[in-house]
Amino acid sequence: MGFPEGFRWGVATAAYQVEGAVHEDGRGPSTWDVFAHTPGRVRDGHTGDVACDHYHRWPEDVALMKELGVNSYRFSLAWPRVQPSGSGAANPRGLDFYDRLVDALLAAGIEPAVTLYHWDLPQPLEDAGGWMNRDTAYRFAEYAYRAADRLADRVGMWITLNEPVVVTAYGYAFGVYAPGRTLMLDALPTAHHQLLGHGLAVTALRGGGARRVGLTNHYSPAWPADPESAADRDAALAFDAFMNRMFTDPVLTGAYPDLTALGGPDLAPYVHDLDMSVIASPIDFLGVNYYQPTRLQAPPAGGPLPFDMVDITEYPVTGMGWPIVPDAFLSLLRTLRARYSNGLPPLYVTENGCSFPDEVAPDGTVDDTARIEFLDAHIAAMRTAIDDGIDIRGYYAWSLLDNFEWAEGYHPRFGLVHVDYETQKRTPKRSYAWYRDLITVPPK
Ligand code: GBH
Repeated sequence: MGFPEGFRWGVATAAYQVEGAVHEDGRGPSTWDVFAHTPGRVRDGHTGDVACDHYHRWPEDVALMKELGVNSYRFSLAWPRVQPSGSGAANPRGLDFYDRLVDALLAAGIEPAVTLYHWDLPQPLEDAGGWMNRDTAYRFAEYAYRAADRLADRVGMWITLNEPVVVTAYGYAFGVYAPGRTLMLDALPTAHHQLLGHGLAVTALRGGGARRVGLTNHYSPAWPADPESAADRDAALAFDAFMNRMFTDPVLTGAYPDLTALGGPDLAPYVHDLDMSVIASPIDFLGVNYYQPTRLQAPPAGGPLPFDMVDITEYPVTGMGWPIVPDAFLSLLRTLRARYSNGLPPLYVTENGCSFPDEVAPDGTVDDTARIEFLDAHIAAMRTAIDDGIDIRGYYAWSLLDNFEWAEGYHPRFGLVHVDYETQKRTPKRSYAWYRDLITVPPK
């Protein structure tokens, strides 16, 4: 097929979703420990206490990746392992774990791609206001420096934040993810403080020796329910500003998109002198996570938001009920290119994938044909974007392993490898062999 020279083919995970070992080696509590242990928050009371036990089984997981043939692995550091209270000196035993993992990956020919923050905020920082508190941005930069100081000599790629829009929306506005706050649009300062933390961390990472630095956003193309309806089009535009622009425009252009239609509080009092230039610090790449488009209609009068989400019903869906629309992925990539033109840095697709209720058959196989079709169609869409001249340099399937799917617990299975949570047995699915064959360059 001929992907660009040096293209990264990878798989991705996140600390709280796979590691377990939440009390080991000095790790402190995160917002997700507290949230998952609060009755009623996570389906069936599941927690990340054990997860995939990756903290102990990482040698087996690295071996699985080596066999898979990926040349990069995207994983996140648990901030509360590195700084148990969220500030101050680093916990050396926490960093030792990542040090061993990084060395093992390099020995297997796999480039480590590290995300600093995939939603597990140290609980003491949340107790002080979390991302509503501007100080958390400075704490984040300090953590970034400590991580880079230890690991940057061997980590090829650094991602500051994973999907900050999800933290603002699901964590602080709607309360369905940690820390479970229901501030609705009053959660908007968490957007500015995360962006400030990102910008400060870019400088801190480079100061610590990091070579390639960027951030990862979640994107979902916004479809008006009735394209003929001006009210539905306005709803889609308001959603687009929130979901697709609020964490990208400031980084790439130094300015927020027009958020007036969103109807939240004025951000101006939170934006101090120089903040926007810090946030717009040059980055080396933009990470793109794509799962599905979103359909919007005008909200009922007096509703709290300027948009209402409606189900997309005319496409097949994944186990999460998310519509499978590879064309929306292509149009997203084209929109990013059109919107930011020369200001758009190289892109990496840092997550794309799907869940299905995969089961191990009596003969020991896991037939996940639907996942193969999903990945094949989305990789083909990405391929078209590359042929269009969009600079895409890597693709990471979500996920290596079935894992803790946040508020849905262990029910959804996103992995290329099945995990039996009773025994921790790993069973590569059919998609694992398919991905291996796709990304393995045949000898000439
Ligand atoms: C990513 O989030 C995360 O980075 C990753 O940790 C996670 O495991 C993976 O995706 C799979 O979910 O139910 O219609 O309201 C993707 C962002 C946020 C997208 C929540 C779906 C719920 C849509 N997701 N959102 S809906």
